[in-house]
Amino acid sequence: MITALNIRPTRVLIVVIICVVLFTIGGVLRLDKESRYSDVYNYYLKHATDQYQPGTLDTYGYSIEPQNVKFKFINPKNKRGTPQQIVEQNNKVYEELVKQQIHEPKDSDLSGIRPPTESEMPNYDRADAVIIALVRNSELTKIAKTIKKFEKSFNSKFQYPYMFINDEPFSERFKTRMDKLIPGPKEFVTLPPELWNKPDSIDVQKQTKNMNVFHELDIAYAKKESYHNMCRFYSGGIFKLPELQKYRYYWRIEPDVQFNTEIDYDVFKYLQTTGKVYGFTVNLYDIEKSIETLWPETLKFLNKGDNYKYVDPNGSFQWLLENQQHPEKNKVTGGYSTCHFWSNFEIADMDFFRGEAYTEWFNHLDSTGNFYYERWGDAPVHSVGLGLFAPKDKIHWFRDIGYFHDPYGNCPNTSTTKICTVGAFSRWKHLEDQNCMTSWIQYSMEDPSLIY
Ligand SMILES: Nc1nc2c(ncn2[C@@H]2O[C@H](COP(=O)(O)OP(=O)(O)O)[C@@H](O)[C@H]2O)c(=O)[nH]1
Ligand SMILES: [Mg+2]
Repeated sequence: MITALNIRPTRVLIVVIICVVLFTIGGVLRLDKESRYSDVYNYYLKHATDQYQPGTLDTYGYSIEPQNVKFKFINPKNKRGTPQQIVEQNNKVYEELVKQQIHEPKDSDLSGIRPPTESEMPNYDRADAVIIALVRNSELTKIAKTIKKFEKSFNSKFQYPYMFINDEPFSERFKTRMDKLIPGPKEFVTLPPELWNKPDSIDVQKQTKNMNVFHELDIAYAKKESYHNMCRFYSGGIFKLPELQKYRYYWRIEPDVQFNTEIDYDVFKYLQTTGKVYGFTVNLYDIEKSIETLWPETLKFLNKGDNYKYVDPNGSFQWLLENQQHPEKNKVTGGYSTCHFWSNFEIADMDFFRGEAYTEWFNHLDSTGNFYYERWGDAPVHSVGLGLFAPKDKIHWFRDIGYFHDPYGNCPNTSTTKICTVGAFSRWKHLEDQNCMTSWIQYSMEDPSLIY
């Protein structure tokens, strides 16, 4: 056949040898590349749908490579001005958006998650969710106030169970009052000391010395050890609480807060169907000195071993790093804006907080002892974790929920809004520079008109 086509066998042999050589070289190069970049390569595979590219620090504000995790504020909206001018520009953006009339979220079909009728209530198929409140016996009147508002706004329509949590046993008076206020199920949990008390590893001398320094700096609750316990517990211990293991979602409430709108859809099912992991209402700056080493410790963690893999390339990095409204804060914290979701209101998927990324990172934070040597709050801890490990479109601003915890709130323009002033962030004008919602709106939020 070869002879018939006038092709010489030696030529065929040469072509075959060339092909084999080329194939082998190609394979070696490919293997070499794969072994050199195997970590990054695996990372790309894991995040195949994201657009991470190496060398993105200057262009996109992040670099997520083994032992080379860095973030940079790149001023995506090209804003200019003094901090005061930035505050004014940002507040204008915020007010314009919040004053617009809004309805319920439209990125999910709400028709299937409306309140059940009275006859449907006993068999209502609830999400795997619970309302939680860490509270002291002495706060009975204040938590009762919250619950009245909360029941009216949301929970009387769905009857999700409550879990009251305390470092001491709840008094009979407390329980009886809650029984009167709440028709649905409720649990009263006393915390095991290991989830509440400071660990034995804390150096008490160092703690006392630092508490005094922080007190002199006028940092709220600096000397109150129970406040430090509370912040550490809400940052990590809570996700290990045995009684909470049966639930996936929680809505956190606090004493003396207000709910100013009617919520007529099941917010837990809303999170579930949209796959969102966290919902908030208020975004604000923190006291920088209280979290001086939170961001440096976080970077230390991310640059250890293969921890870079935990960072989600679609995280809210620019929101975490914004440095125009309060540049003095970024200087103290080593880069973090201190902007955080105000955690006295949270609707969250605990699977996120129980996941490997958040858990490993929290364990690192806890090992520093800085919940006691500084005064790290659970709000910035949750927020940095979410900003790094969750994609930004899975974090939801419940713009439609009217909420107030003195002195800040979220007061939307809905047909049911009551008591609050639409668009007001704080009841005190001089606190308006504490609002960092505009960072969220401009750097992390999808087109607002797509959601509401
Ligand atoms: N059981 C208990 N709850 C606490 C303690 N300290 C704070 N809390 C609760 O933790 C939450 C936050 O505390 P809060 O005093 O409101 O702090 P703030 O909102 O930062 O001023 C509230 O729900 C409190 O009831 C404590 O020592 N024991
Ligand atoms: Mg409070």
